[in-house]
Amino acid sequence: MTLYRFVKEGDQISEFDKIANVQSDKATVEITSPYNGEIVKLYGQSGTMIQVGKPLVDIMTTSHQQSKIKFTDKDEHKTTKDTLATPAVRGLAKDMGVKLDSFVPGSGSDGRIMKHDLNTQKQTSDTEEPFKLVEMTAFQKSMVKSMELSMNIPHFSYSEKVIMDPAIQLRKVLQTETSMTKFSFMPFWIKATSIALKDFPILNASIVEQDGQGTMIKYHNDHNIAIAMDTPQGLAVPIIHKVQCKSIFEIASELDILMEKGKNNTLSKQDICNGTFSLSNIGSIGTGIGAIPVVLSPQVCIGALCRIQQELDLNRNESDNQYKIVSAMTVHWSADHRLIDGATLARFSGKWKILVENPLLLLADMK
Ligand code: CO6
Repeated sequence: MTLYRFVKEGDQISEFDKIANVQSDKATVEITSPYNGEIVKLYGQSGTMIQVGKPLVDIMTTSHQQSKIKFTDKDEHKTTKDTLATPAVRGLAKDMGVKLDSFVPGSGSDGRIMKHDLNTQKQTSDTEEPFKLVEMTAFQKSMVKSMELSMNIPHFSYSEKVIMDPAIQLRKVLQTETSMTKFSFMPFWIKATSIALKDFPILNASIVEQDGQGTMIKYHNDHNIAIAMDTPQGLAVPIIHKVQCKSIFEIASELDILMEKGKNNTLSKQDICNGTFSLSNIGSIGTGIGAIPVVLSPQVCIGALCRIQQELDLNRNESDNQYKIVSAMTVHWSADHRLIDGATLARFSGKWKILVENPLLLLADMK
């Protein structure tokens, strides 16, 4: 049996403190102190053999008596009745953080636990629960369905940088000078989308299969603009219907209502049906420089709005010939290339940019 001692001369120890381990090829026995006191003498070297009846240490107890702590018959008995394994396998089990008892009987002779028993068992416990199955929420299920439909759409993207300073200024005025204390940028972008769509109705269309007439284009009269919304339940895409008939203020208050419903999980079927065009403001959450959105079938176009960030404008000021800092935002459009071509999307994006950069045009369109 091999002795592994944990104390040295001069150590103060308490009753039940660990003094040593004695390891046989069948078990390891822990020897603890029956006294409080100080270790005054060590016997034998750690890592060497020890025999039954031999002392391990001398201890000077707190009542000033010197006593020997020995490796006794009783200790030896414990080392033989437990699991069968070599010290090497015991050490390995300790390193792996597994209990030897759980491997009994081992695959060796007399049920001795072998190294490969540990490996097999470890692999089993590693693979026992490598995942958990959780049912999808209704939101997640609908995302699976809609994204599977999106997979059938050949996408292409077009990106544009938009200067937001005039909209930032106007928003400040609207927030302080009107009753609308919360007036985010979304209404500007939604309104600009609707005005631009008037010139590009094909972006507010769908591809449909018509009985007996084959594949056709369905132009939607209403601009039902779907807004990607981050809700506690997950991504929702509620819709502001008939945006072409609404002022920027009406859009703002409708957006507020939808956000509140999204937060409280009270969006109705009507709120989420019949979208004809989508916008996703990822910039309200992430600081990323770009996000290519996925078209929501049967729509043919979507815009992702990134974070408004300050940057250096390389066009010098005409008045003082100085560079200036501007607040810029990138918008990424994705479209269904079966119906939409790059030139159409680029022209639409250019129109949208003009509207957003000149937000009075958005206010001027009061219907
Ligand atoms: N840049 C900088 N700051 C912003 C921006 C951007 N783009 N957007 C909003 N904000 C500011 C906004 O001004 C508010 O600031 P304060 O004036 O200081 O209050 C603040 O962020 C919070 O805005 P809020 O979210 O309350 O309102 P907003 O009308 O702008 O947005 C919303 C409404 C429903 C779009 C938004 O709450 C939301 O849910 N956004 C996440 C949408 C989402 O998850 N999109 C990802 C879909 S997956 O599209 C996708 C392409 C892939 C990635």
